[in-house]
Amino acid sequence: MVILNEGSQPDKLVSVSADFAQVSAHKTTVKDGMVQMTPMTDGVEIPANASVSFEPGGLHLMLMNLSTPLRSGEERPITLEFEKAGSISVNFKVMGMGDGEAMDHGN
Ligand SMILES: [Cu+2]
Repeated sequence: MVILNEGSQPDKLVSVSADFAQVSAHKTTVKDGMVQMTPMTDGVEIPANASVSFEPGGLHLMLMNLSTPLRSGEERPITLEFEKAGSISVNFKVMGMGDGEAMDHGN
């Protein structure tokens, strides 16, 4: 997912939510050869006229405590809340991820 800010003012992704799971924005970092995920508790800055990419190995949205299992190919809505742009609902397509083994979040 790529968040594009076409405005001349910077914006900030302040929260993410879904009705079927707990969602949070994380950033993957490698420190001393250890992969760590840091929750973006202060939000994610989206600079003016720029885009921020969410992708595996970088910024990503993490779903936890799913109320119903996700099936590959289906679409689920997630609400992104921005400081200036307000809330925007986005449909995410579920893609298969290997055997779906949970990752250790250290939190
Ligand atoms: Cu994560």
